[in-house]
Amino acid sequence: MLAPKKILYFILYFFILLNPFFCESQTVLQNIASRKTESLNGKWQAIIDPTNVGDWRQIWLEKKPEKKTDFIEYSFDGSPLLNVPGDFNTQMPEITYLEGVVWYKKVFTYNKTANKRYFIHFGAVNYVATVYLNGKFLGSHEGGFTPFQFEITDLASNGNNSLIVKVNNQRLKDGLPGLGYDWFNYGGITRDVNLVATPDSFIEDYFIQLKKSSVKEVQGWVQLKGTTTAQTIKVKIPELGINFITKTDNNGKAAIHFSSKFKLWSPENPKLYEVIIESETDSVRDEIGFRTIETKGTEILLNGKPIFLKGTNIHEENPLTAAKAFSESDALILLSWAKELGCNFVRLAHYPHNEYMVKMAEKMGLMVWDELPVYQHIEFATPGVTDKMETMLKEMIARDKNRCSVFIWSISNETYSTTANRNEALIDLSKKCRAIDDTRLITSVINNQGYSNNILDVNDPLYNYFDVISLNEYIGWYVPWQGKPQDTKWKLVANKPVIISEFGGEALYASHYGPTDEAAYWTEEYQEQIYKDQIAMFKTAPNLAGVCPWILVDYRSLGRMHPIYQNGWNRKGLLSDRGDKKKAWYILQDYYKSIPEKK
Ligand code: GCB
Repeated sequence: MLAPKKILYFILYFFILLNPFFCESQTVLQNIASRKTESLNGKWQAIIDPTNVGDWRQIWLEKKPEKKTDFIEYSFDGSPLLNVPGDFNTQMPEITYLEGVVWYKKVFTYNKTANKRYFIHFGAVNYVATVYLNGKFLGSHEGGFTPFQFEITDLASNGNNSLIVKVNNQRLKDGLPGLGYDWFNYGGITRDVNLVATPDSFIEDYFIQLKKSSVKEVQGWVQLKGTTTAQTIKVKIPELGINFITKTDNNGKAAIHFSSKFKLWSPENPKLYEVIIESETDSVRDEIGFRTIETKGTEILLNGKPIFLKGTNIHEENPLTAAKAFSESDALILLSWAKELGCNFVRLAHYPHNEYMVKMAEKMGLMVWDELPVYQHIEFATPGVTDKMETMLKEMIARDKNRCSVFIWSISNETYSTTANRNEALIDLSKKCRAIDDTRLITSVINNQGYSNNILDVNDPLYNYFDVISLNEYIGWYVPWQGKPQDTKWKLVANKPVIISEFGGEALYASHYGPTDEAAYWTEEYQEQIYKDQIAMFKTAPNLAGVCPWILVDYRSLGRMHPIYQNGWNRKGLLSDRGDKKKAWYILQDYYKSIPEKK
């Protein structure tokens, strides 16, 4: 029999291990790029644990034999090395398809300086990360695409420290995304890891953007954290001669409000300003652009003027390495293709991509669609799921809210209207989203429209709660045409701007064989025809404010199993996995060229 105390420890132990929110990371450490950091990227030792016995063996204790008769059945010494950042699946052939546990270890040196605080910051770990420092549980985080950090100021020792991260990319029924999704489940410490130093009292977060509908008024806030939070705050924009001074309130928060004559950010002129945020004890530097985004009737207005959004969907994958994208050079490859296609926006599907993507898109003049991984099979009624949605929403907005390129928060993709609690959960999330940030548009992507007799019936009541009607439709691929594309009729549930957020079909690059009017031969001609028909159909769409093909480039998806044409790749790319242009590329590029930048 276990003693009651032991039972209590047992319960506590499992509660900590199984409840990723038990030791929630501090939600924000804004703009670490502008701070003193030491990169923990590089080679990490790794123990592959496909049967998940590492918890039972307590790997984080790094036990060593003490007596002659002792042996320990794991060790980081002699273990393989994995690159961080990077997915683990593509680094060792034997774990290509692993959806399970890998333990990572890194030794780092710590030299604590008085009056400083230190954090271990992870850009992202897919999917659950459980972190230990010197044999002690530090914290855990669920969600594969947003940053988190843990403070180690008083927990690390001067000299060498051992950091161990258990990474588990097993799909969860109540995860975000859930069990089913059409992309490769890359596990691992997939983004940068940094040891970040801040002053004792520091600028934890800030929000500096134009007030909704105003092209000259900045409205935002600065949040301090630490022992001395009653401080003077300055926000400076040297190029505009701005030196706004204010004081924090009792909670360390200061309201920011000033006006100027900004050169507004736009795809044609992606102007960013150096912005310096200072407290008495801290200072950070950012590059911030200013623009407004709103809808008026059936149009989307950027800086008060109607804009037609020419987009492309992108997954966070570098097809040339057939691995998770994580670096600036990966971002450059993907976004240069989007520019060449003639895009003015990119939909970063279906989860928040790494920060390099968002920042580079901003510099290149690409508007960004940021999305939560609330994808298809989400169990909205399962306890805990809506809390996870809210946490991820906050993490996404926390990271990207100062990026003016981000014009829309997409809080879900193709969820099923028949799932219990789906409407309530998404409506509630949209309200929370707007309460945190009312300066951007909000959408939820839907694909449950009816289509018969050549009538597209867009009738999901959810649209009433969002700024834009975003719909995915695969007419010509999953759904055969029901008449001439140019004769399509529409019924719209709400008189709002419409973005066709996905359309397309598959083609294997250089496949021209077999009847080119039959889908089953994956020919470029078949895909090309879909694009021609879709463009003809776009002209019938009332309120059309933008289009966005699925997808820029072929990407890995193991459910795509045709051995000749797919081989584990979704072939809807306009580019092949080697970056070759398919015929449909030119059709869309010409269409984009034919649309003037301004409506
Ligand atoms: C969709 C999904 C996207 C898929 C795509 C497809 O509707 O939103 O994630 O991958 O269809 O290829 O079928």
